[in-house]
Amino acid sequence: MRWFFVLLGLLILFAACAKEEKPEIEVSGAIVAPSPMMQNAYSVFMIIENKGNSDDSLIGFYVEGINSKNELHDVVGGRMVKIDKIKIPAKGKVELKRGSLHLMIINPDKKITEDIVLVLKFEKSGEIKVKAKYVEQTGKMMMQEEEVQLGCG
Ligand SMILES: [Cu+2]
Repeated sequence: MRWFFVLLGLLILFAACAKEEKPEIEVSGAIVAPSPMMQNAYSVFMIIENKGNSDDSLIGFYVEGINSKNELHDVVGGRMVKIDKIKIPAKGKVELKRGSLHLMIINPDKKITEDIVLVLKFEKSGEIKVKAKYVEQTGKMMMQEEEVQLGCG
């Protein structure tokens, strides 16, 4: 009988572990480029994937070795708006791109002319370090000129 309870206990423990829900964030294709619309500002684009079974949100970020004002932006009606978080749904993928969601580095204490290291802050996953490749211009690489909405990024 004792073994039965030991076994039962193990089963319950196992079930509890298996049910644990957590996000699993993966970032790819991060780039940083001078903003065509804002003086002394840079836009950051990337793809954030959540392979886990729980939602997570990007709530902030900073750049290693650089002091700047850092904001999360969306584009609404062709204008950039500051937002508090970017939700990354479970088993989902969010693309930060020109004319849409992006990160904004404003008034950095030094000019960005090469690759940078970003520390992204997620609600549940905590801090994740990502290297962003510096590019002069993203317009011609990412989409055709007429699709680029002015006033964004
Ligand atoms: Cu912006």
